[in-house]
Amino acid sequence: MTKVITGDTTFFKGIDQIKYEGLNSDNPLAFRWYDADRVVAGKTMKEHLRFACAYWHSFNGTGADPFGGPTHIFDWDKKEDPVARAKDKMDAAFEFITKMQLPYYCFHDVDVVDYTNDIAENERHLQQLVAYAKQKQEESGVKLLWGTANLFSHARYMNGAATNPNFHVLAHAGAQVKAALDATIALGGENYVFWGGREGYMSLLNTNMKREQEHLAKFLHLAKDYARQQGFKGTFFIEPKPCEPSKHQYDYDAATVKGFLQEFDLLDDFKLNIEVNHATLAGHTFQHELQVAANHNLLGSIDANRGDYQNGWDTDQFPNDINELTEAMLIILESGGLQGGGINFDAKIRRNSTDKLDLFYAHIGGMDIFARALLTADQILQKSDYLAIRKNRYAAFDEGAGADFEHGKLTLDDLRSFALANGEPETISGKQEYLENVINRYI
Ligand code: XLS
Ligand code: NI
Ligand code: NI
Repeated sequence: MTKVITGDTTFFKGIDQIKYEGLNSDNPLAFRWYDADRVVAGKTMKEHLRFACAYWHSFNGTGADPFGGPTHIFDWDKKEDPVARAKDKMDAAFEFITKMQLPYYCFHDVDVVDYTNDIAENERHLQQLVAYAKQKQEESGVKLLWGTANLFSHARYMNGAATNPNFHVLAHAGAQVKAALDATIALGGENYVFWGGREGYMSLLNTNMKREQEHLAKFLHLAKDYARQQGFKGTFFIEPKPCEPSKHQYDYDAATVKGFLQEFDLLDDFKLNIEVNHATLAGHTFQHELQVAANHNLLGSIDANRGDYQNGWDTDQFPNDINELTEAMLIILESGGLQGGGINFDAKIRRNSTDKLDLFYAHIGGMDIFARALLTADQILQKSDYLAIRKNRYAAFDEGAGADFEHGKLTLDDLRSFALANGEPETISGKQEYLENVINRYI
């Protein structure tokens, strides 16, 4: 059981650690499915799911939107001195994370402590907070799933960071990534993420796409080489997203990133961090992106959230669709699990969710729905004919001419001869509705 830790101030007063109480519980502050130590398919739920809290949404996200200012007023955001304020925020973060039994967290440099235009001061401040975090990690057993640098919020990055047409801006991005890598390594971070928010373009009229992509690749090589020299053993993740804030982001989707990593010789060190809402923005399902990543041995980690059917941006809501997540867990289990990563709740409570408890309800819901999806997917794999049905669809390639084709033994002429000799193919059902019912039966 995670040890709950607080700082001098208790920020979530009166809220105890969230525990597993099972399906008969009507306590809204308990898990009904997530039972950390329960073994499923040979591993505990905690080991399968490796949940992480996203610092930025939970402790910096104020509920502000393009139409209005903050609605979430935090008790940990009161002190004048930036480092003292950042320590309060970290106290609140670790109190929440340990009360939620979340084994991991993730952050951007600027989430932890406010950055100014003074590079050396930023580095000093970040190091102070890293020392503070290290102590808290040791006390609680909570670990860093991944660190990253925010290379999209500051005005200097308006034309991109590693893809900026101005080298001077790229150098600033380098300074920031160096410090974020140092912080990640000092905290024993297991991975490091690159999400290319403004690594793309707004208009091709002023953009040399080829040159920008080459710069991005060079930049990633420099970052990777530096981290390896410092002894970093973890995985680098690219987090695909098609657009927003740029009109077109170069890391569009899993297939695009795979091509990029291959072209620039980065496949040995990089994998993918697949985000649900980014998949749907790219016109794909979450499952599609997971499967593409898994097919190329690139399924590293997940940013868990969900979008909205009625609008077209990254709404980052907490996940709650059991069908979607069961199908996702099938792909994850079938491919042998996430490689190095975990499930990071890159999700935010709504602008009008202003109670302290709302952050707890959101994470309880997210953790429970993934745990339920894991159990359901495991049952489907063990007990149903789902795998057999899919395998049988390809039976014609298992022997005879089909197998010869797969082994590269046939010519186009051979295909014609086979067609001529065998007449019209049989009509064979894809059984989609049957399989959809299988999923629902086990849910
Ligand atoms: C934004 C991204 C971002 C990354 C980390 O859409 O999801 O939050 O996960 O930079
Ligand atoms: Ni994300
Ligand atoms: Ni996102």
